[in-house]
Amino acid sequence: MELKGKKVLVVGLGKSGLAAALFLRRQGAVVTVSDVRSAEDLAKEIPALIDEGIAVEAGGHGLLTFRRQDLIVVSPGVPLDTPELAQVRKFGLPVIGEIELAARYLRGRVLAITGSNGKTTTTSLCGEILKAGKLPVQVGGNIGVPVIAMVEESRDDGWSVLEVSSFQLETTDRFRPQIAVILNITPDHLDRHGSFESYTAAKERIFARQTPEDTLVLNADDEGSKGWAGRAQRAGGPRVYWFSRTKVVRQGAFVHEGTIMFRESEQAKGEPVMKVSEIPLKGAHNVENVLAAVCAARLAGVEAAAIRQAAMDFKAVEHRLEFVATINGVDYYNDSKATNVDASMKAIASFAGGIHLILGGKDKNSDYRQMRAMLMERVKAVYTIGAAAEKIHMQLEGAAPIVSAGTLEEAVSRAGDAAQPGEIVLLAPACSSFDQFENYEHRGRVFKEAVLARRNLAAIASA
Ligand code: UMA
Repeated sequence: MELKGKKVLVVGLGKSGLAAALFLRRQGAVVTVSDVRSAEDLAKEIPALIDEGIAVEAGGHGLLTFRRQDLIVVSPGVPLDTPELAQVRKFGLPVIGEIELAARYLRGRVLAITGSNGKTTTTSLCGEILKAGKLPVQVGGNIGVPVIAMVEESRDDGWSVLEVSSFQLETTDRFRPQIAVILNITPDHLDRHGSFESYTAAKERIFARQTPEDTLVLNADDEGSKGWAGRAQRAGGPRVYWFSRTKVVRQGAFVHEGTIMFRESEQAKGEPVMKVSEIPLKGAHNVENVLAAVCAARLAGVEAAAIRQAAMDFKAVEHRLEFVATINGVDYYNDSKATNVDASMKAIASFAGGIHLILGGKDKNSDYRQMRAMLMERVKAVYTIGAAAEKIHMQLEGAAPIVSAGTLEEAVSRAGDAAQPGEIVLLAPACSSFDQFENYEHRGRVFKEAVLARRNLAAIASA
């Protein structure tokens, strides 16, 4: 794509927008960025952009600014039905996402991972495994590094391991990973996508451009994933591999008598990779993540021994069922990344019972009633925080005692006071964080700080 002299507008000045604007400028484009945040809020970013000759529109999006462009590059967090975007799309102005822009310049091969839950863990694990297999690898995407910032370091013989979200996939066109993984699909981001169908359609774009030279890895245990195999195996689509925790699959990764096996094809013999008991992460969902990574890594050509070693050495990703501390016999876990109902349920399922659960944040049009049976079985009390508190209260009343804590600090304090030795305080909020925090990482850090402050107090009290 020739960018020299082209007028390009970047919408949204977060991590992706900033990296995209600088990249476009280096390619010789005439770049403007537009953000709804005020110039004051953007005081850190604006001078660097102006220095590079990039124009900035702050405090809102102007339709005229949008109409004057040859191309619009949109950040993942900006919905496509933003009025100015919807207008210019009607006029036929090309609107692409940051990932699509990057895909047109990225060298080497791409292993892309999507799904409702498990993306970050599986992406990090795949990165570690490919490194252990001595392949040149970069890791990025929704995990926190914009793909456009990876372009310049990419090499023809290397791999880019990318976590991709539905927001990012929605605006792809030619994006074509050599290996695509869809871990699972359950309702999420319905506030943005409008319906489960359009959320699913966005995810499906991960294999829309794949050819028979490429592979698609799907979860045989996930109801929602089954329809995809048929759609992928259209004429000219990718080869489909499977992973399963519960059954032997035709080709892919599965568990047989406690051992993770990989089989290249229906005719091939299964090859043992590692024991399930060697996985250092908690929870059945993490067995699925490891199976997906095993399958993808074998397809990328990594030997079983390197996969086993990297998986055994793998540490839980921060904010993903991360153990924080034990205080007076109570274990505290940070699963701030559980930003939807399904992820929260997976976290709860990782413990036998005695859970004091912190729930709440910004609602995503979610149905919390799905959690009722699990709460009755394993959760001693729920502590609500944030904007979704009232809805959660209404939908979960009677399934467990509910305490309105309001803030995360208060929730840690109330939960910690109530929990008995041997019990668990778990932050798995089932909501996004944007009502009270910058992002889920910020929420996770605030949780950990509150827990560690509590630990210090407990230490002083017992001294
Ligand atoms: N903005 C506008 N107009 C709008 C909406 C937003 O100008 O209508 C502006 C905001 O004021 C802000 C900027 O856009 O300045 C934010 O852009 P962004 O939300 O795309 O944020 P980035 O910093 O670019 O981060 C994005 C991803 N964020 C989202 O998808 C919401 C990050 O994923 C990702 O790590 C990063 O790109 C690099 O790829 C975060 C996330 O929450 C972790 N992802 C969701 C999730 O995992 O559930 C999908």
